[in-house]
Amino acid sequence: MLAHSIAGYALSPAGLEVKNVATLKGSVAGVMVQVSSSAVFRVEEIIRLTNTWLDGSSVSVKTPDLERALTFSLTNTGNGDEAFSLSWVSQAAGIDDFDPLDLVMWLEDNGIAGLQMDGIGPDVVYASGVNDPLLGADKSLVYYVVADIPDKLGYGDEGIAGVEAASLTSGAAGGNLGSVLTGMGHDGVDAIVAMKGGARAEANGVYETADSRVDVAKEIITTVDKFGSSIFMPETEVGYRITIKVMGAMAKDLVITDPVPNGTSFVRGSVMVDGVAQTDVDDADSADFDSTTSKAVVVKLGDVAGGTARVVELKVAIK
Ligand SMILES: [Ca+2]
Ligand SMILES: [Ca+2]
Ligand SMILES: [Ca+2]
Repeated sequence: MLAHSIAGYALSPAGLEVKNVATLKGSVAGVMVQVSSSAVFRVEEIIRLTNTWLDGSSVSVKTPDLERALTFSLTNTGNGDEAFSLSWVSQAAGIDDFDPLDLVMWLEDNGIAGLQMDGIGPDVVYASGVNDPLLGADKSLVYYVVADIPDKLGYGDEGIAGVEAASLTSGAAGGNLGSVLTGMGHDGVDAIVAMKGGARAEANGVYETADSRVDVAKEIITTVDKFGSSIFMPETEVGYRITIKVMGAMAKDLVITDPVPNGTSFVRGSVMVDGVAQTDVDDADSADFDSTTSKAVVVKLGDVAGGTARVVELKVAIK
């Protein structure tokens, strides 16, 4: 019954009585006769749905960010009225880069396109078991996921919010394709699960961090003492790496100023920018020491495009 597609035209509604009458006419012994026989059945209910994330591509967010919405659509593609629950689907580790926080589902309720969380007639917060969507055959409902975005994420990090919509007819969500739920359909007809794996469907919406930002990270990469070991003591040379990452839009006129730490002295000629040695004087290359700023290494990186990293390395010696 369900093997071939019945999409593309309206389904017969669940519970519809279909009466087929065959009539025989003729004459018997010169007398006209007419005999009819009818067969009657009622259309059973099929239960199925679609659950779709509508934004089309990841929704750009900042880090942190507050109350950002994703938009979904739930459609009853069966042929009877059906109530559905909505529930969160947690993501397996490693599927995305961060977890959206403080997730709340909202149902489109005020007839104004998009989510309105306040004002005179806002949309409504979904509460499982309280305002589960009840949809007629072929009817859809827009719903929203609203979440906060964590602090200190990287650029281009993705966080998934997954929602499962499931039929609330007993046995439908846990059934399988072709399962017959006796008497559970509209007006007491049978209900047939018309989805592989049960009358449930998951939809995943994606947030992606996309604000412009510059990150600087400084780390010690080498420690060489005068005995060939790596003990922090007088005369030990300590090599630092400063990594500058630009995310989003181009960063203009970037300048790194790195004062030589107390108790150390700058190792002359040790500045490298992206692996290229720099002179200590203020000249045509990017770096200088104790010239632009007293007792500091200054590196003028200039304009740095989004999505790129620059690396500055320098050494000091412990006094
Ligand atoms: Ca139903
Ligand atoms: Ca609305
Ligand atoms: Ca220089």
